[in-house]
Amino acid sequence: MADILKLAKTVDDAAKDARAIPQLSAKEKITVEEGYAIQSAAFSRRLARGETQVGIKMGFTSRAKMIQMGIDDMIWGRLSDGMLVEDGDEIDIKNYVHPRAEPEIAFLLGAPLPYACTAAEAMAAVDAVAPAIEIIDSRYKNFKFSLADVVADNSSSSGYVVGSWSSPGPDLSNLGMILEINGRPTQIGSSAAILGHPARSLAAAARIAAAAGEPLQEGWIIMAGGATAAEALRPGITVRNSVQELGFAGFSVKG
Ligand code: 0L1
Ligand code: MG
Repeated sequence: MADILKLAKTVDDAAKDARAIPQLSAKEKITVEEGYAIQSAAFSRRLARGETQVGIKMGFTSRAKMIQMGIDDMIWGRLSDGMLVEDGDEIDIKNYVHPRAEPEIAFLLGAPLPYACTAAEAMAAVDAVAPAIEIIDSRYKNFKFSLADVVADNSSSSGYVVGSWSSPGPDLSNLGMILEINGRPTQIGSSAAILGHPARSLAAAARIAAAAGEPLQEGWIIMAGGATAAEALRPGITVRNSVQELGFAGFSVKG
């Protein structure tokens, strides 16, 4: 059986020090269940350093992402306040291993969602929605990992940017989403790519989090998952996700 605390320290140190490590499963077999135990223990190390959990992210919720990474299971990870990149801020690539950006939609919960529910019930708990970007940064060399490895590594989550919140009025089923690098569209998709409707991802988040014994809480942010493949970041670029009806979120990378 895997030494959960030791492996949690390995992935947490790699994330903290922005250092690439070999995939954990190269040395010993780990199950997906153990991957989640490692993720939980690694996240506890962040909490012990003073960070607070503010939500969760859903991953592999679009076909484009599954195809890009060769994995076909949905996964989730935890978000802390320390991972927030303010909308319009600049990041330093030195703090990451090989970061990529994904255009997403974020939900802000106005009520807890402590059980498995339908997409419509999930939307009833939503206070606001926003255009968002997830900065993923697998700590594994060459982005090479098994499903259990990526789960252990907080499902590659490294940062998130959230644009202005709007009340959840617009129909979210098929909103155009454009990821721009330096003003040029590099990924074009639709919110429909997120499990057919981002609210389905939210309902899946409620079910998964409740089953994990960590139900979704009022005030939490849920990142619904990428609508397109991810784009690699490099120094000097500006990244923006424009979502029809919702506006945009963005950040730049120090040159
Ligand atoms: O969709 C996701 O956010 C999954 C990210 C994990 C895989 C990756 O590093 O691309
Ligand atoms: Mg994502």
